[in-house]
Amino acid sequence: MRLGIIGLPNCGKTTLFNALTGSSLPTSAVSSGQFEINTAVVSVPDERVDKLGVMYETKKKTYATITYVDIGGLDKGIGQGGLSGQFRNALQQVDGFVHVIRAFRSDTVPHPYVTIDPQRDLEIIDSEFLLIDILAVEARLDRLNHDIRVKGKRVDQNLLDEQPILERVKAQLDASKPLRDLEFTPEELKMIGGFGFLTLKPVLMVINLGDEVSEGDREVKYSYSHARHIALQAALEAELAQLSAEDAEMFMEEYGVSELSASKVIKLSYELLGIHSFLTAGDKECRAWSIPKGANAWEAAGAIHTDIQNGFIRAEVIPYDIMAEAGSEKAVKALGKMRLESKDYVVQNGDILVFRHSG
Ligand SMILES: Nc1nc2c(ncn2[C@@H]2O[C@H](COP(=O)(O)OP(=O)(O)OP(=O)(O)O)[C@@H](O)[C@H]2O)c(=O)[nH]1
Ligand SMILES: [Mg+2]
Repeated sequence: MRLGIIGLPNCGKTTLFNALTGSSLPTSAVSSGQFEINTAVVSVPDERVDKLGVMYETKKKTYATITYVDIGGLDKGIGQGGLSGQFRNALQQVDGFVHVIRAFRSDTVPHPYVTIDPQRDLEIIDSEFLLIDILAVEARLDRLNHDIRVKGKRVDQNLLDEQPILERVKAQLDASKPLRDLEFTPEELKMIGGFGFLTLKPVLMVINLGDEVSEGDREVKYSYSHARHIALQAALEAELAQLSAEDAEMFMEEYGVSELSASKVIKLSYELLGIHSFLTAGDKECRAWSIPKGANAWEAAGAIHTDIQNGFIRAEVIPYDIMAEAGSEKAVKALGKMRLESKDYVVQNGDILVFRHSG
């Protein structure tokens, strides 16, 4: 899964990218304003994998991953024609956005619109995305209506099915509302999925607070249709990401923080994507596997290997909480709390699975 880090020039996108991925890309007070992308894969912190690792004395721990793409170059007016094919692809190919909004003041880092105004900045990018989607749906509808007219009675049923959905899409966008607020059936989503509408993608809003922060600053006061948000100090987080594990721990102890904001952002990003994890545990490897919420045991088997999926017999299931409470697989089994499930069992977040298969 890929998440695009977006925001106005100089809001701290690359700084946040460094904080999340441990990279040390250069950041600058002078924004080029040009399209530019940086990509890195990060592990999603998961205490369950860590605890299972201890329980099984495992050799290897593998976490779920997210790919972050730092996308530079967004600004007012980009929807009106400044969007290159490459830029459009970068935006369309992500599964969601981390939208960075500048709240920090600085004499050395100019703001493209001079004043610090998070609500305004948020709306600038939101309106550009709305406009990009409106232009896309209008182009598609024009073509569709033309085809329907030209082909008359020989018109493809698919086109006729698509028309009312696109009309609904257009009405929503014309009302300045994002598509993620509309309800779509899975079939409808499949139909419009190919258009890469930007306002359909989920968004996590990250408020970059800057250096001098009072507790009140952390409470987000900006209105936004999409409620997921977190406030943090990107520059500080980027510095912390460069520390060794011991030094970071010392810092956290000294300041009484139990978790770095960067790690919270990674977890929130993961939740944003409509996926969750099942776990596998053993002395060779303890691992978290990503599957869409609602996926069944057969699909989970396929996430590991098609041979396991094809030869699927049963899944042994131990929910993580039961394992943690009992302390070992043996203890869970002795309590009779391991279940056997068939292909259509809907896998729950944190299920520890063993697949019995003939593959
Ligand atoms: N004081 C302060 N400066 C910050 C903070 N976050 C970022 N900056 C500075 O702001 C400038 C821009 O940060 P970047 O991370 O490069 O911003 P960006 O959004 O990637 O900018 P472009 O890619 O040019 O659009 C750099 O000089 C950063 O050091 C912060 O929390 N406090
Ligand atoms: Mg940048």
